[in-house]
Amino acid sequence: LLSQRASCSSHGRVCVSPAVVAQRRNNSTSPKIKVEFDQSTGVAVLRMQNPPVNSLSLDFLTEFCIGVEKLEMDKSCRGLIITSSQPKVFSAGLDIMEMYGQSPERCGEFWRAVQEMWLKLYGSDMVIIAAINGSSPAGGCLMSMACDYRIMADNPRYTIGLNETKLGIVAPFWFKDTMTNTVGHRTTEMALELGMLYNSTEALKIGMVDQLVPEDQVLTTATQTMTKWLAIPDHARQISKSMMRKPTIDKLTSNREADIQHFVNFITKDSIQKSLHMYLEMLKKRK
Ligand code: CO8
Repeated sequence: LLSQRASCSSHGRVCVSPAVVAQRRNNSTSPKIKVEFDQSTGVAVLRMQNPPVNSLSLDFLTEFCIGVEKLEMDKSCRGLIITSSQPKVFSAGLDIMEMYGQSPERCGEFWRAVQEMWLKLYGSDMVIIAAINGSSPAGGCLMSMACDYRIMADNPRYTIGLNETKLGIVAPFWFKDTMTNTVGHRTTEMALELGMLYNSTEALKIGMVDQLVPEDQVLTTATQTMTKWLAIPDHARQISKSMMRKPTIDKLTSNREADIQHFVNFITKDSIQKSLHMYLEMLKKRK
């Protein structure tokens, strides 16, 4: 993909076939994601629309991965902005119901889809910008950190972070690696142990997000920022990205099955199921 894309586009210019030019906009809608691809800019906007909180269920992840893969394969698509259609929430992270009371087989299938989502984003040749227009705990935070740049709505009520320990579960090594690569070792160590959720100002301070803007400017700022990133020759940017991320990606790809087995063994333990039950009860009681 890297070489295909590099041979097609360089110095910020994209080769677009006449047939594609004729059809300037190519929109597709599926129940859980909405993708708008503007052929004239080479930038797609993917809106997550899985009410109420964009939790990452197996169905959602399957659609999401197919959507990203389609864009990745389309050489005229150079940039992707990911945002949420839901008010106040970017993504609530993994769907807890996928981890609670499920069979080991189903848990394994689910975890493979979570891995796939991360691999697709973290290893993408496209420039991916997270337009974080709401809270983004746990898996939502992972999704954001797998992007190249993060713009968050400046709202003290919105939080982001890897809060897994608060649920009595543990962020896997590749969640940890992604956070370490983003904010550094010490901050990650403390954040993981405490299950910290940062408000937008704190997230900017530790470098978990790159920019805060008023909520109604998140998407326009993402679009402007994308122009800057796309001005860099694709092949040079892609090789630089791969140089930084490949060792982290290889760690998972060479251990995928073992990681799935580890997840299934862990999540189906009685004690862990009990912790998830208590967390679900707490979520209900908060209302
Ligand atoms: N999964 C499933 N359902 C959820 C989730 C979720 N992650 N989050 C919220 N919901 C449900 C709520 O229970 C509620 O359901 P109902 O209406 O039936 O009572 C509904 O969605 C709406 O939720 P809220 O009323 O809480 O919505 P708010 O807008 O007030 O708040 C928040 C939105 C901030 C996102 C809030 O819902 C929240 O904090 N949710 C929990 C987020 C969370 O802790 N996610 C962690 C998931 S675990 C993960 O992603 C990584 C796991 C790695 C596993 C490793 C194991 C080895």
